[in-house]
Amino acid sequence: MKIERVSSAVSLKRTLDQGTEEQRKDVLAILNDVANDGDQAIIRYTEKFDRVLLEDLKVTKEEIATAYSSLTDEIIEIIKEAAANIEDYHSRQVRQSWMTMQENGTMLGQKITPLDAVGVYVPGGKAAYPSSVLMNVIPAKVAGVKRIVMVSPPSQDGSLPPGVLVAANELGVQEIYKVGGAQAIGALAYGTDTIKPVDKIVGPGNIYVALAKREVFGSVDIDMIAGPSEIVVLADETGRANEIAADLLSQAEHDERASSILVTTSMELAEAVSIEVEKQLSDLPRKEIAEASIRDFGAIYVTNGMDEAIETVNDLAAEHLEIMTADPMATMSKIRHAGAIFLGRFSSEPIGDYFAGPNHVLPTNGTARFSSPLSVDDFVKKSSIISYSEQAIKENGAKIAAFARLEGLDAHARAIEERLK
Ligand code: HSO
Ligand code: ZN
Repeated sequence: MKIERVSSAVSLKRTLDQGTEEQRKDVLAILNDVANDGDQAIIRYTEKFDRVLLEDLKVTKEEIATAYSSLTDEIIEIIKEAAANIEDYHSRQVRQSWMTMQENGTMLGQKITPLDAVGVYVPGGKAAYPSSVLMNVIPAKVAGVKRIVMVSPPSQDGSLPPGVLVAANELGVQEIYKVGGAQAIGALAYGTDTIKPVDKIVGPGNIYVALAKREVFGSVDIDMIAGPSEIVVLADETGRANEIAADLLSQAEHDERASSILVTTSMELAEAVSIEVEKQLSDLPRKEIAEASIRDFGAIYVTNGMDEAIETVNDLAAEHLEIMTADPMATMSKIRHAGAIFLGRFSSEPIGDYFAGPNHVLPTNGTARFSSPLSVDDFVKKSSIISYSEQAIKENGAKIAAFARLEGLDAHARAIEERLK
């Protein structure tokens, strides 16, 4: 890995893929077809893109049973334990509705209501992660969403990956449909005979899925548009090169465009990590992906002292930040921007990907400057509550009517004055 000395601000080298004009046109055409032809369009596009002609879009009980029988009891137990940890963590995020009362009888409040229906997109191929099923479905469940729908593109034999089906079934997901791409987003947004529409669509996908989500946003809500994974390790001279290199590669293997960066105060550590990365790359099964990611988007930045290192880390605003310093807790207090923060040498990033409990759907591409991990908050909405007593309107009615007249809105003023008679 290349080592650079930095003193001024650095930023991630990557920007979000906006798609080509051609891709945007294709997505619009697909969405349009789904809106007009419903299930027929879904079946047509699934035959065209996934090369399988489906009779039934919905995953059956038998298919779920087959999925269970192709996994070991051991791994099913691990999925359950991870799910329990994730549920426990997210249940602490639940917010209560509230009301305040004033002496004149005014009551004001905020009522929290879960969304009625949510669609979870699970990408196909190698990115069909059972862990992402847990991370997207559990906060919705904890929020109280009644109808959770999952969609995922089938493989050529018409099946979905067993891990994905088992994870969904463990969480009680009742509707799983074999449809992916922009056509799946269209179905979730507009509804078809088989797939009733939802209120919000979450989950990562390829460029067609991302463009389709952007397009339907407004008629439904969407989560963030996630970019490739990122990891920044912040280390002083106490960091261990073998562990840091392994953690950098853990995210590099996700995607050629993933970004893995070490920020350190120690040139000695920088050199050791650079050598370690090459060494560990050599026998990695996903070597080609990881190598390209490290080559194009990897970096080791050496700074003059910890203050500069922390500034650099804040500039990067990474999805994942690992702090490997002598006192990680003290270092953390100075971090302002990061999606998830991992403290100390035993807190390796994959712990958060799979098991600890916090969500692994995190802000990427520097958006940690202004956004947060996926949470229960993403699956509820708030209504304001206003209740005035007779005394309250008598005290304040004239002021409200005057404000309305300032805006030239007499009917507003009169509505108030009807109560003052
Ligand atoms: N690190 C990825 C999530 C993931 N890793 C799923 C493994 N499976 C984005 O945070
Ligand atoms: Zn990961």
